[in-house]
Amino acid sequence: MSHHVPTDRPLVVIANRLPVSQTDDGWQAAAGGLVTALRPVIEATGGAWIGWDDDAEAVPRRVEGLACDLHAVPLSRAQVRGYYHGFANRTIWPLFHDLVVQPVIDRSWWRAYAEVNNRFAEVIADVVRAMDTPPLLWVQDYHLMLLPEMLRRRLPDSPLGFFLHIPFPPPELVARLPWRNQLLEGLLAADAVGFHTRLYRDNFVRSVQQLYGGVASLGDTLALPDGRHVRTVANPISIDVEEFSELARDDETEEELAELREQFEGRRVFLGVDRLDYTKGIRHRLQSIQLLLERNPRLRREFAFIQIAVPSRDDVKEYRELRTEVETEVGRINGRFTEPGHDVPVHYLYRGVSRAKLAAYYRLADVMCVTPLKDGMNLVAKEFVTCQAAGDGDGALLLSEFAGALLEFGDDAIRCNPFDVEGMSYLMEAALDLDPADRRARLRRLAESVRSADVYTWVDSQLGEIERSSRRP
Ligand code: ADQ
Repeated sequence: MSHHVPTDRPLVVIANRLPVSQTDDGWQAAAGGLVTALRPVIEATGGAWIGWDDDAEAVPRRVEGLACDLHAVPLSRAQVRGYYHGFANRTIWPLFHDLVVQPVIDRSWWRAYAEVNNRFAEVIADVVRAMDTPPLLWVQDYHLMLLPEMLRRRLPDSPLGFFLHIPFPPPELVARLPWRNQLLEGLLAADAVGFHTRLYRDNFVRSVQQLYGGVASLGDTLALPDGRHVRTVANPISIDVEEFSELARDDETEEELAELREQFEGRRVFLGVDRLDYTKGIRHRLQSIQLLLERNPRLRREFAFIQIAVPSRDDVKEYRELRTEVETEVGRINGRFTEPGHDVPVHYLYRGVSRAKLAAYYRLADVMCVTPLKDGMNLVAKEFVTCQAAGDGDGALLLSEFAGALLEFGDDAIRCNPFDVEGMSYLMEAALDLDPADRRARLRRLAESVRSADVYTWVDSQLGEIERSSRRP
């Protein structure tokens, strides 16, 4: 399908990682929402993608299936440790997710973060100077918050945008960071800064207003004391709806689904799909399942909860501890509620699964549990409703009030507060008792709302904002 290209400049995307992976068959384009969405624009405009890779020296300029130039930023092991495992994942991540765990403040990590952002800026400047026209520069996410300022100095002629994929916390939390001013100033050098929701955008604006006196907020534009204007926009990311709808009905998915239906015959299936991350609320979810089974002995044979947990950041202490806690909880529930001669109630898969399998699980589920303690957006919820609708399903979505996705879904999802473990267990029961016609109608509306603003809408409007705001004086 061809898509409208919202800019006539080359697009340069800058993200922590390059969208490639090394397999037995050589380098390949990685699958993922951002790559899929950006591919048409980056390919049509002859752009480039700049990011870090473990094996930076070996990354080829081009890989099959992705017609844009790749430039790897080489970093030392110590830099990666400080910038990525340290500052990004143990300081910013927990702080920006409302202190689900305590952030660690470490000056050597901060120095590595600034150094790495600077290293990115140098590589980008070299790439851009070799191009014929000044490209549109689009920086992604919390790993690179100092970069806009570093790029602005070096490349004043390029429209420059930033998008934050995680929540932006309220100013009281930002205040805990000794380097909050540098980060805010880093972001404010962009022409446009994007967030998933109004709330995150407003938190950012309030933080900026506390940093400088006399910042005027004119609609979506911030007027800074030095006369500069910065657009700050709420714009929810989404998925490629066509691609997921096709995947959901594809032969391979149907085969996987047939097997799963046989395996779980006669049982109501609850599903969780998350990176194994403490923000995702997996432990709270398991505790609710435990209460559900405690109150409803009948369910013990007629129920299955499948948790797919994708390994994530396992070189970080908090993530290793989480894994132990989750696995202990799974063992406790199965030990307590498995009945002789019957299958276990909780199926736990610690691994990534293929796209077709993922789509088959989405179609299988009666109730999808998306119950993060805090989540910027959450694409799993959008993938679930899209796959269910494509397969004419009537699955229910249990959705946390602390996921950005809730704002688009309103009352058609069953909204829950994951901190209230007992309350959530009653909502799980309610989900099982919903009238099928009601479930189907809700699912249709949920899928319609995802379809009405897919990932291409997101890219178009972000690039449009960056382009327009860069033209203002
Ligand atoms: P994540 O925290 O990674 O992203 P999410 O938006 O749910 O969270 O995206 C996860 C992606 O991984 C989904 O596309 C999903 O299909 C895929 N995935 C999950 N489990 C998988 C499995 N077992 N096998 C294969 N693939 C699997 C961050 C923010 C989010 C925000 C996104 C995008 O934390 O809030 O929505 O960025 O901005």
